[in-house]
Amino acid sequence: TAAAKKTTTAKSTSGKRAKPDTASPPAGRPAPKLPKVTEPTEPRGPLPPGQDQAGPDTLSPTGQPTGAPQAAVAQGGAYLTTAQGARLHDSDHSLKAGPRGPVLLQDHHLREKITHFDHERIPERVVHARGAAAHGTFQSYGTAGKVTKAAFLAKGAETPVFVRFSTVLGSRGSADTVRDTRGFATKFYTGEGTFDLVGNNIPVFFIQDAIKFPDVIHAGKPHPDREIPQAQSAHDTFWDFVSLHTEATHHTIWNMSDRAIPRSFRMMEGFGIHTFRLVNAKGATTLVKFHWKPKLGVHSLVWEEAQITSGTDPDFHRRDLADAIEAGAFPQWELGIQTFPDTPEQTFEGIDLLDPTKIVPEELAPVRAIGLMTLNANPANYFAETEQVAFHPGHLVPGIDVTDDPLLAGRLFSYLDTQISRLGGPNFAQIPVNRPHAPVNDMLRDGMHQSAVHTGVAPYRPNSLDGGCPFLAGTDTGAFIEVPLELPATRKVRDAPASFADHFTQPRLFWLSMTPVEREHIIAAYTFELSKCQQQAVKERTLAVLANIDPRLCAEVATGLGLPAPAATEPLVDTDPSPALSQLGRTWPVDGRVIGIIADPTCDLKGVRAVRNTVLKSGMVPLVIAPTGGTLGPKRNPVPVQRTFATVRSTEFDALLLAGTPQAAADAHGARDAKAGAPEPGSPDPRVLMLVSEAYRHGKAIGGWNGSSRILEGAGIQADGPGLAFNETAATALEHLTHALAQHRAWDRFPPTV
Ligand code: HDD
Repeated sequence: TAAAKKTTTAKSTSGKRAKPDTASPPAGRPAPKLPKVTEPTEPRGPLPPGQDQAGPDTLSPTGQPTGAPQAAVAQGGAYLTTAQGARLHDSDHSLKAGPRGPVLLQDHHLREKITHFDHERIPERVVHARGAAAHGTFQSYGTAGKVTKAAFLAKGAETPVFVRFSTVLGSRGSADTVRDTRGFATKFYTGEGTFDLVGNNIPVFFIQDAIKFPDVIHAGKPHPDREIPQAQSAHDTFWDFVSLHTEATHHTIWNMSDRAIPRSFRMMEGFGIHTFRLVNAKGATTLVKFHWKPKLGVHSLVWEEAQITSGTDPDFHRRDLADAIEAGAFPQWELGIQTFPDTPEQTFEGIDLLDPTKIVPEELAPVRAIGLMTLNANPANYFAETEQVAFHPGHLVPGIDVTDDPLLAGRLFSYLDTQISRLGGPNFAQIPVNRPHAPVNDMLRDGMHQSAVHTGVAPYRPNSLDGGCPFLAGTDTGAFIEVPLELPATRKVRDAPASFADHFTQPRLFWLSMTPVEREHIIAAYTFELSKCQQQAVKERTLAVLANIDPRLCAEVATGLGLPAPAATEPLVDTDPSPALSQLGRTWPVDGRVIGIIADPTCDLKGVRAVRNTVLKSGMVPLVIAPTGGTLGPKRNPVPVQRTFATVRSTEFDALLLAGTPQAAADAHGARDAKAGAPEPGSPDPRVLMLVSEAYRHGKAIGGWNGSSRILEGAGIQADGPGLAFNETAATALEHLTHALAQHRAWDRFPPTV
């Protein structure tokens, strides 16, 4: 209606009386009085709970009051009711003919309760089913103002956002730390309509044409006969497909790199992947690729850590995101753009910008920061928000348009289509998390789950009964107008451009850009995954693909598989490496990193108290690990214990600090614990030895004071190795540890062999 009001003041250029079906109202006549439109953007939810409906005070696992403010608590009132508001006096017993008699069909409460329960689940997403999300804001720097007219990218604009991170292959209940691409989908609720940037943490895709999406997903999902393995690419059908379909080679090598096992959603890059087209106020266009750069840096797990975590804490990433936000360590990303001239060829430095299996190295086209996103609130309800949010690459705003990338074209169809079956009809835009923040004035009507009460009689154009309203907007009134691109004279074909046939230059560029330790990880990942395949032909065919990336990579994986290494069948193209692709070699903020402080009553508890406070002050999370739960030290000044030796696993921590040498307990607590074995009385607790040797193996910083280096001896570790800070005071041990943590891992602990 705001747009309509604006249009009504415009003068008619013809001076003639316009027909009611034209875009503008007749000149010189007052705007017709419109009936009030009931916007789907103005939800009429259930009444807020009354005074008597306050829920009990509860604390979350991080010790904060629970997320939802009391006013948002849906139930918890004095009286339980039916869905229609009738108060109930019993919800535990079905209505029966006598206490031992048959249940009566007339029990409407029983039927309502069970029926609603029966329909609690909706179909999970066909891909990206497992996810976690958060609310936040996007603050524009205004640096994109010259290339786009999008109002949310103007200087100083602040836009609410909702971001959902996900894995691709696993079901809703699968583990977070599996080897997989991660989704990174952002909904910008702009004043000009919703803009969705539906990207991944890997900048390229398996296929160049959307028509192959069912093929790649059928190959990656569990085998249709036994429905295993879950959330994995380590199986025959995946490798069968990607070895036959070599345009997948680039995405696959990224998936075999550390990028596919992120340490945290907060420590991932995000990519829009496709080239988009920006339009500025003068109508000039620029081609663009979008990047999200995390303030905390890009960091990964090591493979063994990821596998252990899949068992010990399958919700690791989900918990990490929610805990960080709840604790006030709000994750931040800068949105950046690489821009390219919009030439008819749509290439840059010989790279085809319409090919989603190609990147443009940052060294050739720098990423310019255009805004900052901060995630600062957890969803109040997983189902309502994270599960029901519906993204769509076709949710565009004036100033951002699509290109002819054939992968993007199919996506523009698929996302709208999938929501109709997933969210039960065409009205999913009325679900609170999907409601635009811009006023909606559409003529879409009725359908399943229609929650707007539309008034008026003329939801059609042209009409005269509603005074010709609503009117159409123009460029000056904020309309989304597609870029009127010239199309070359051409033929209708099922084909791809010749440049799409280069499948190996960029996988090789990626390989050449990795540091030795990153290459080791890639070799280990290919070897692991192919070892899980049963078909010899699949393994051999994949080795032939690897030979076209790099002979050394191929030879190492072949050795691991016990197979001969084939020769390359394509010329190896050496390009300049792109250092920006490596995750190593820089230092990063340590906000939100988790430090495990190991102690027992014999340790320096004064030191524990002091380091705990320093860790907290520096924005990290200290967790005290002790033989039993409760507290350590004197009752008047106790140290609270967060983890016990019996339940803890090293994978929860980024670094460990030892306040002494916890002894194996005389009552053999450890002996009762299967993972510890039988300890020698007086020796270091074997569970601590295991904790330390595991953390050491994973390249984590470990520090200690008060004679704690004895533990290292027990674990067979030399105390002066990289990333170790021992034999010092509590304060200096922590200082050195923090310094080591800024590089994420003690990389020198992994001697290069490749
Ligand atoms: Fe997709 C979901 C990202 C190609 C079809 N996709 C989905 C999500 C992300 C991506 C992050 C989860 C959104 C959420 O959190 O709800 N998809 C990508 C990227 C692609 C891509 C970065 C390539 C550049 N996708 C792609 C193709 C097709 C789809 C080619 C189909 C032709 N994707 C879907 C889908 C999903 C989806 C079936 C499942 C659930 C949904 O859309 O809402 O429509």
